[in-house]
Amino acid sequence: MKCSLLLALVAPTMAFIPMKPVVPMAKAQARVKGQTRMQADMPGLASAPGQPTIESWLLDNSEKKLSKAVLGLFSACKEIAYKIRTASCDKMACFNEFGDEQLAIDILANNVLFQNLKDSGVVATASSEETPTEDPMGGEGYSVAFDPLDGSSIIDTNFAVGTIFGVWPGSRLTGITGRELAASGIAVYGPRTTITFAIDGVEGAHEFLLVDDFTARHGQWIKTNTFTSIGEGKLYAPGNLRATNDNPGYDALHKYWLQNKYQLRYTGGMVPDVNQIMVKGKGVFVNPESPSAKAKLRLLYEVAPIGYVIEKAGGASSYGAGSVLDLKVYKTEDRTQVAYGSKDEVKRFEEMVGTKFATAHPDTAAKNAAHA
Ligand code: FDP
Repeated sequence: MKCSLLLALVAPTMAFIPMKPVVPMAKAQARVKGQTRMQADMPGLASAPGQPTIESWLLDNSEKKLSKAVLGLFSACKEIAYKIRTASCDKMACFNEFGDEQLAIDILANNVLFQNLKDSGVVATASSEETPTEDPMGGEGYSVAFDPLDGSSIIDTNFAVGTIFGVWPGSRLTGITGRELAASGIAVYGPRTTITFAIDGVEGAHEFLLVDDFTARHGQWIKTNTFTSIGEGKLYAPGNLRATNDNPGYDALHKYWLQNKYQLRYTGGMVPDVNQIMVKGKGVFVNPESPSAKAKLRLLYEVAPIGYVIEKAGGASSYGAGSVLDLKVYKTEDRTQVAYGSKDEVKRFEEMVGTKFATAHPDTAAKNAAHA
């Protein structure tokens, strides 16, 4: 039997071998007592019975077609998690075996997502940061934009990386805004694999954990947290810090954080860097632009879907003068500066950084031109 075939046969059972013992019950309960801002649905107890899986949760919270699209995305993220864990890396990149080929892990993630969306039968159009065209998927109902592997520059270091996805009704991914999202989510591939997910009509952002133990629930996504509010607290993740050289507002904001003894928590992976704001229930992530350090983050694939999750979790987002959910996607590759976090921190970003140097997105560029 060929080695790759043998691997394909045993892969599903190898995928979630536990790395460490489950948190003892007493400790888990002790941790939960202090939590007031979020409901800990199942702290540390990945295999406890009675907690909803993503399938049963969607039955109560979503219509059928949207559920199918979402389940396709969760299924893809499960496969991507396995591919990341079994990849081999050199200084530049990580690879995994795929058929007879070694493929870069971000290309693999891209392929897995497209395949799952095609198979769902409910996705009309999909577009990915890797292939930024609007591609027909053969289904009808929804369209999906995704960044298959955000943080690809840190995957070789074994830092946490993520997948970002946004699901819009209809068949277009341009001429839309984040406000119209039907659902969005961020998968974190860290020591644990989680997806923090939000859906239209349901309050809060909901964390699902990929169960990795020897119970019957091995390989299932089960709900572990609900995030409904983000309070104030001194934690910051300063992206694109090089922009402080020629964006005086960002320079002043950075000094403000230092002088006020904020806690620095920045990995260079936007997904875990933003996810921590919901888990910790405080903090701010920014990625501003300046004349010499241009905006890098894409509105369609990254900024709008994450903005939707953060705002559902009770936080705020901004492009410098309002929510990122109100920025129109003119082209799939539109970029923008961004801040996510608690309401006061995002307000401080708007007051100190604003849109003076925001030229990447057509709307902020036009405003700047009008004021020049
Ligand atoms: P990456 O290029 O590694 O995929 O989305 C792009 C992103 O990662 C974010 O995850 C991260 O916050 C940002 O780039 C970091 O950019 P720099 O390394 O250029 O500061």
